[in-house]
Amino acid sequence: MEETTIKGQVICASSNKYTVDFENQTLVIDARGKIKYKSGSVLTGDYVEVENGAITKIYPRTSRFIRPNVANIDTLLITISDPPKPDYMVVDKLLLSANYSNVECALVINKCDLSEETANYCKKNYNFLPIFIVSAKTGEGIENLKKFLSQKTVAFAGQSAVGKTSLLNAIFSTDYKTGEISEKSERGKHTTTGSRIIKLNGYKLFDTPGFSEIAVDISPEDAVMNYPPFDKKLSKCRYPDCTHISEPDCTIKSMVESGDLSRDRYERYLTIYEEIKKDYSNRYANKKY
Ligand SMILES: Nc1nc2c(ncn2[C@@H]2O[C@H](COP(=O)(O)OP(=O)(O)O)[C@@H](O)[C@H]2O)c(=O)[nH]1
Ligand SMILES: [Mg+2]
Ligand SMILES: [Zn+2]
Repeated sequence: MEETTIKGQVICASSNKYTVDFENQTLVIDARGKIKYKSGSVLTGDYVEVENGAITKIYPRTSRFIRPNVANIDTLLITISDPPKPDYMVVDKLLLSANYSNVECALVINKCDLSEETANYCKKNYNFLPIFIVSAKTGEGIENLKKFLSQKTVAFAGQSAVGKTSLLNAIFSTDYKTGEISEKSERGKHTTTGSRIIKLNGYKLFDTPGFSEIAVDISPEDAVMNYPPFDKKLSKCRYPDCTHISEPDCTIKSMVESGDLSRDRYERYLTIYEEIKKDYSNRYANKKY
């Protein structure tokens, strides 16, 4: 029998099947029995080898995210709106994870037809990021956002109902169903499953299911080194391993005092740092037996 090995990209990974895109065709692979990888180990965005209808290899990833659960993106579009009330802890955790993975970030504030408050807060507290103030409903700001997305591999990330799918529809003039991407799992439980990639005219965008909470799976030291924009100022603190909590001559603390850095973001940094420290020591303790 003739053996054919082909390399493609997984454009949709769900609990029981993978859709793999090749240059001139798309294959849907049933995961049950045909795959040697555990459920969940093949991600949307993975480059894979397919042999006789089965995924036989996952190529090394340039980036990996847990929430959203995707691989090989270069840009994360952190999307918020009002409603639902923005959860800035989630925003700051996404920024930290992305920076740690060398993934560029931009902030998208959708539903600008409804309120200006969120946009004003973000312009003040996230001035180190590209910010796009848009409305999927009226089309405001969409052209500008489109220009930014061109030639990038981008994933939307954010809470449910902020309008990620609506934005994709506005960008691509498509008609994907808005609301959560969900699918019945084998056990009959309703679970939110895969992300999917939509490709068109040089754009490559990942639509992802929403989430309300995330944990950042990195060490406390890495957290200090990667919380933007504190990471850029770290070298100016007296101690090279300054955690910006109680050390003397800390640039971050003095910039917060003088109003040059956001106090809200500093306070969230402290909370996130503590959370990571706790998670990290729990994980380390569990590994001992
Ligand atoms: N007013 C307003 N509503 C929007 C806008 N974008 C999305 N929505 C609505 O917000 C809800 C959630 O949108 P959806 O795209 O499913 O959000 P997702 O869960 O992030 O993918 C839907 O009812 C949309 O019609 C917008 O720019 N303005
Ligand atoms: Mg959606
Ligand atoms: Zn410091």
